[in-house]
Amino acid sequence: MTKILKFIKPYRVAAYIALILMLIELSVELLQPLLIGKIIDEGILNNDMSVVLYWGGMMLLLSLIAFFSGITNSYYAAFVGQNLGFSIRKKLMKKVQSFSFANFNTFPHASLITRMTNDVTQVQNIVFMGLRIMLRAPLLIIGSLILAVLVNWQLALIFLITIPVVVIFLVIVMTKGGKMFRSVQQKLDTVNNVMQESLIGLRLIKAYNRRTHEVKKFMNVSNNLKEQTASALRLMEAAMPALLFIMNVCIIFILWIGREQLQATNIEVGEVVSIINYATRMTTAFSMFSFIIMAFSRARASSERIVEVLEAKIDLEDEEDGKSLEQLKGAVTFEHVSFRYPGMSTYVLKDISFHIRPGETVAILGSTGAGKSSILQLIPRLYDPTEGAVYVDGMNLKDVKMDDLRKRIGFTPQESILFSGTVEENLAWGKSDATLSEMKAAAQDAQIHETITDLKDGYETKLGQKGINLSGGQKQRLSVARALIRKPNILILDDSTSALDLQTESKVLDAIDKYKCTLFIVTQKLSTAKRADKIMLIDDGKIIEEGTHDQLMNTSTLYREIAYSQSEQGAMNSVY
Ligand code: DCP
Ligand code: MG
Repeated sequence: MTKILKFIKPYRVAAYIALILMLIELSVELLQPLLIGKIIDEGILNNDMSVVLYWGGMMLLLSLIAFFSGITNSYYAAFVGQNLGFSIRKKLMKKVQSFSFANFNTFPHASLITRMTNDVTQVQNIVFMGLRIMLRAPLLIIGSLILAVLVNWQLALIFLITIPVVVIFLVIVMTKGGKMFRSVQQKLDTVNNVMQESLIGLRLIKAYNRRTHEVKKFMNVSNNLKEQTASALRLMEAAMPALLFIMNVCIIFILWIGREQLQATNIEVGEVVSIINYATRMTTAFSMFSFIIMAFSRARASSERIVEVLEAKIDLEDEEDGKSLEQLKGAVTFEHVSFRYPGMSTYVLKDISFHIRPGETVAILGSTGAGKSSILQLIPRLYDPTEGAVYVDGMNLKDVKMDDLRKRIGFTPQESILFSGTVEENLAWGKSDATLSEMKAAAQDAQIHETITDLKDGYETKLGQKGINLSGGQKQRLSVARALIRKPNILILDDSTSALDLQTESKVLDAIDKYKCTLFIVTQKLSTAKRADKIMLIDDGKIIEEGTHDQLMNTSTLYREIAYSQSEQGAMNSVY
């Protein structure tokens, strides 16, 4: 919690103003029972109307001051709370952007979303409440106690017994509540997760008729959330009557002892009334407490979750003295690279070594799960190899600035990922200052220009979330265009032409030839592999064969088999 509170620093002036206003409001509240006592003892009991009017007027004036302090306090408290939330979110977003994939294993997306929204809101609320009422409650209790002692210490003794009892009780409730609310936030994570998955898989769910199953799953987790929240709230609600009971017993004692003392006439009626007034104010303060504790327990759980993200260790960071890459020729070397995904025990790449000269085209073939995508992800350093090293132009990737490296690489992941926004905006992802003509050139090379101009608003057409209104092949070509637009020195196409027909694909590849970049292309098609300077056959994380098409046709039975099966298919296709 303290770590989160340091985010208040820039807004501390507003926070102090809010606190001062709160203190003014509080003082008025504390003075009022004194004034009531005065009115009774000096005014009513003495039958002196002018005293009643004078002190009555004073009370009215003080109440007005308190009222306006309260309103202004709310304004400043809200200002600090909202700004704090904003700064925390900004910091979280920055941190998450720098996360490596290993970090995402620890923090699933849904959990990050809950942390950035709901958890921040909880903290925001507690800061608002803190400046508005949180301090007021304990101060009101302490102040009431002191003033009560001043008014009549014998009667005030009763408080000295009750208050510790209440405080111990509250501490117990608070510890328990904290645990319960932490679990509420976790349940909320799960609900978000299920919701997110079922929205992403909407089409699949419909196609497989899994609707009832998904709804049931959702009901299940939201029911858990409901029950966890309910039991946490029940605890808090139960605290309230218990508090009221203790405080009411306390008031009964004051009345009882007060009556005895009144009969012995060593006390005035006004004093008893003031003390009772302080007792009721304390009761309100205590019941405010149970509310505050609830919010505080929640906020504490939330702030821990936020700090977890902010303090997560990022395992893939630039070395301090990373070399900047002014230019890249495009040579890529793997030296005895073995790799396993973070947190996994099995190696998916085993002792891979190869050297690719600038401008060469490499085709990577292999069955599914062989490790093709895993090899490619190491080149823009999305992961570090577990053993061995990857070099570009003879420099170890670990020694070059990550941003510089990635700027020179065009990467199209296996699954084309587009963002909601216009076609233009999506292309500009590759190069933020791209001109329209640059975009058009890249789109033409990726054979998508005509499709785009046929769209309703051409390059300004809005794509739905994840490019939902495009076909698979269109998405692929758009992501290829996005990679081409930065005129990369190394281009990586991870099966990014799989949905294209042979003719279109060969046009795309012809266009890419002009870019004179080193090209890594994962493909299943021999027609594509044929064009490559080097073909690598991957199986089970190892390179099992490499060479040109002609060499492999001579030396590799496996390659010949693939060639044979594809020519058979070709023959079949030409029949139909
Ligand atoms: N793997 C993993 N964690 C990931 C991605 C993959 O554990 N985040 C595993 C699954 C496979 C192995 O790594 O057993 C190799 O996966 P690749 O994605 O590299 O396999 P391919 O790209 O060759 O397969 P495909 O042709 O299906 O794309
Ligand atoms: Mg793959």
